[in-house]
Amino acid sequence: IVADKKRRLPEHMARISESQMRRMAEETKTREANCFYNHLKKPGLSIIGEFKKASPSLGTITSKIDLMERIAEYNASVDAISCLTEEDHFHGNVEYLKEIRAKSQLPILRKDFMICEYQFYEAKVIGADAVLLITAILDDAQMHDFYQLARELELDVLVETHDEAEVERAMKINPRIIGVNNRNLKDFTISLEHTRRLRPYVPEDKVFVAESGITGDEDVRFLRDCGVDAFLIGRAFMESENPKALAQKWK
Ligand code: IGP
Repeated sequence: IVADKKRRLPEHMARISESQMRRMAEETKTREANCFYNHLKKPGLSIIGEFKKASPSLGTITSKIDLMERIAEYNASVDAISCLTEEDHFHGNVEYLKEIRAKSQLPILRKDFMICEYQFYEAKVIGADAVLLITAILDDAQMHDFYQLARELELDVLVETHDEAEVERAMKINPRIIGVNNRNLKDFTISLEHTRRLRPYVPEDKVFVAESGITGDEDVRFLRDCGVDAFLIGRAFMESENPKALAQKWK
């Protein structure tokens, strides 16, 4: 294309288009290097720190959270940030995600129940780098279509599972990031055993994420031994006076 344009365009324009293209290629490379997947895939354990004020299972977590402080602490200690934007059940807000985007270079996961196309475009516009697909609430066709849409928008996708059947369904869309939610969404019980049991079903080239219920040193040790690539931690960080120290200890 460059060669062809050069022939037809005046010389100064051909130069511009060539340098523009080089810049675009550079930008694409940088974007890919900074994407959610690459931030989690590096050697060693990666941590996703969540910003969540409340949830149906936990109720209000804490009312006196300073978002700016949290962002600064996460910037200094975790590999990616997860943000709830749903207002009714999680007391989230799209403004929180925008604020995080403005103050952080880290990739951001919009951690909401994605159920319609609009949410994907909105996620992109407010500055998210990744979205969540929950296998339990989507059928195979939705999983496929939403995954394609997300990738077209250059959004990464964390595909959440909870049992063997869901991992099998999730694998049909061949996602590069798979998570196991240790919390049962029907009765809210938590067991890290889900991560241990499902680990062998997820190929090594995927990023394997343990989600929910991680609160202490013993949990982290257990999951490390299971061979996870990353943890997603919400409550323990939100309730902590010093999430940065916790994250640094658990890496
Ligand atoms: C974080 P916890 O137990 O550390 O606060 O969990 C995260 O895994 C949890 O918020 C979550 C979630 C979800 C929230 C997991 N899957 C789906 C909303 C939607």
